[in-house]
Amino acid sequence: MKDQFDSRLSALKEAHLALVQRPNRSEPLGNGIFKRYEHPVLTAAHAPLSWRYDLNPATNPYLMERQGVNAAFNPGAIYLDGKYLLAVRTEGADRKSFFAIAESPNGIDQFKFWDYPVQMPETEEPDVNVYDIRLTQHEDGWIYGLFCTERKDPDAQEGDTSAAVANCGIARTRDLKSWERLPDLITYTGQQRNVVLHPEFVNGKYGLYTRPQDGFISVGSGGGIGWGLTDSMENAEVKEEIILDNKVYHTVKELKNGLGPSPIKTKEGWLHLAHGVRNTAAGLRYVLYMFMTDPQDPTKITHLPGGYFLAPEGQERVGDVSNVVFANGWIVNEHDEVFIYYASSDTRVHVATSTVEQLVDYVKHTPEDGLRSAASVAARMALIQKNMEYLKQHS
Ligand code: M1P
Repeated sequence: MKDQFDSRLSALKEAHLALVQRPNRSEPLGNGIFKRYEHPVLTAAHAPLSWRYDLNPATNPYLMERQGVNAAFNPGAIYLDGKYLLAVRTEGADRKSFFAIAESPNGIDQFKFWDYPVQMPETEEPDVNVYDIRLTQHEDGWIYGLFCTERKDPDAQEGDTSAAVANCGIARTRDLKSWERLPDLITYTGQQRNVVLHPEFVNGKYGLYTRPQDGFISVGSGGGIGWGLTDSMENAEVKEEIILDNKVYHTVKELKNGLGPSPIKTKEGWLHLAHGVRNTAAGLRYVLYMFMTDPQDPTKITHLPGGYFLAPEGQERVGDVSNVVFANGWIVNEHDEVFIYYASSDTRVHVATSTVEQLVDYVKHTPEDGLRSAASVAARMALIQKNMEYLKQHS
């Protein structure tokens, strides 16, 4: 029995090491905007063996997985001391999510979880589930983590075991190891998910991107990417919200949308990555889109490319919640290279790489959605005619 245990343990260790050390190559051609990579950067199987198995042959003679990990997805991201760090939504077989930090030396492979998951402190009202953390290095010196805290709806009708309430949990840290939990965000527009902290003060206040919603899944009459200010993060309260970027009929964000990571500051404006959702006969489809806001006024959209920036492809299309890509973390390194961490189908994490220059070019030169087929044809005709002209002159 002991021999079997030992040989199984060696095989498990070998497979885990091979997975963590597996090199990741970028696709050869790509679309010129970003590059996808051959492998996901993180999966459930990247979770350390010590999180899943009882490694003592006396108490686990069959070396069974005692506490399964179901998925690793929707990570917040930050670049600290030359390391690429992800705060991963790690989901156990019991459906509960928790945050765990994974670190890579280069941002595209060798992501390894730290030894212990984050033990996020709670408020007086315990969280049932926490997920989708956005990390923001704020100019006040703290790293903030804003995440969704989900609790059972206290007003749920008897027998309704799924009604829930989503709100924005807030915590801060300096090292991603020790976390101080702050009171949840107070807003007056229903439930909140996808709340993101702007990295700079705006008129001496903290700026928050919000996503008001009437229900837990459906945004109802709410929705859109909102914006509001709060005097402090210790008792964050947004008294007034405006909608920056609304959901729109017959676009990639027809049903709902939400901001992804905290925006990237560029000379030309703030670069934003967001997700848009539409309904189909096969269920909801989540894609990523981008926009840019004014460098001085984060509430003013200056560029809004039409359509999606990145949509699920190949194996990305299948998972626990299929046909979904979702991003709440990206990193810009000292070379202005951008690492976009996106999860596919609520199951695994991928990276796509680009540069600030390429992304600015993308948002500035992609036509806006004309909102009608004829307008789309007109935009394509303009491109074709420009190319014909160019080719005539250069042939
Ligand atoms: O299942 C897709 C996503 O659904 C929710 O996002 P949103 O509130 O924008 O619809 C979140 O639960 C998210 O974690 C999940 O990836």
